Amino acid sequence: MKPEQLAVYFIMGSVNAAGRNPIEVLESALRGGVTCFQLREKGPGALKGEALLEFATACRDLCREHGVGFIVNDDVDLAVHLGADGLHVGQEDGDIRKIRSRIGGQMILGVSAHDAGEAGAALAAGADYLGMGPVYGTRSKPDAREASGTGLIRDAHAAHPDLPIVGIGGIRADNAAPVIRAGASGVSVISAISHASDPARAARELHQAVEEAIMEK
Ligand code: 3NM
Repeated sequence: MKPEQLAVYFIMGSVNAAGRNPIEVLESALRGGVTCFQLREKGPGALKGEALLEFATACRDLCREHGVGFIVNDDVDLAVHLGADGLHVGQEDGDIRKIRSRIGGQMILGVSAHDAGEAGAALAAGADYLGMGPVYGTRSKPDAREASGTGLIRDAHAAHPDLPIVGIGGIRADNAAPVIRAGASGVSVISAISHASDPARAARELHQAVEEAIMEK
């Protein structure tokens, strides 16, 4: 995968849209220039069955219209069924090698990692990029670990310079630059875009912050 695809990586499920229509939030985010989208349908009130399939299909189609990668969190069957561009899994979601062999070599595989050891293991098992966090405090993941700052990204990037990394957790336009300076190719966010009064503007501001930090490197 191209690291530029990770620059502004928006993550959302139907429950993250702050009471609004999540499809409208996604459409606005795509207009604002997000470079990747992950459907993460989790937590109380998460859609299931037919309703999930319908929502996920609408998200996929919108991403396709905008030429933006569509990644499914955790649900291998859904990712394969929808012909998603990628799948993202956590350390607790199963054996990464087995997951890679189930989805084949073409689909992008992202893995959440929390230290250089997990980063190396994910790379060896066939990960295309890593999500590392939480960098800052987050309210979007109740079971998130303690905020770790940018040190873990710096260490993993030093150990595996060719493996693209995206930082996650509490990232906004005004604190994105240190994440990029530590070696990440991009930032992934839920609330900075999904809770913004104007998701398109929030996406544009994130994009600008990331671009500026990349230029300074
Ligand atoms: N994973 P926000 S933190 C989905 O640390 C997720 O692995 C994390 O949401 C991790 O941008 C997180 O609103 C939530 O802080 C990110």
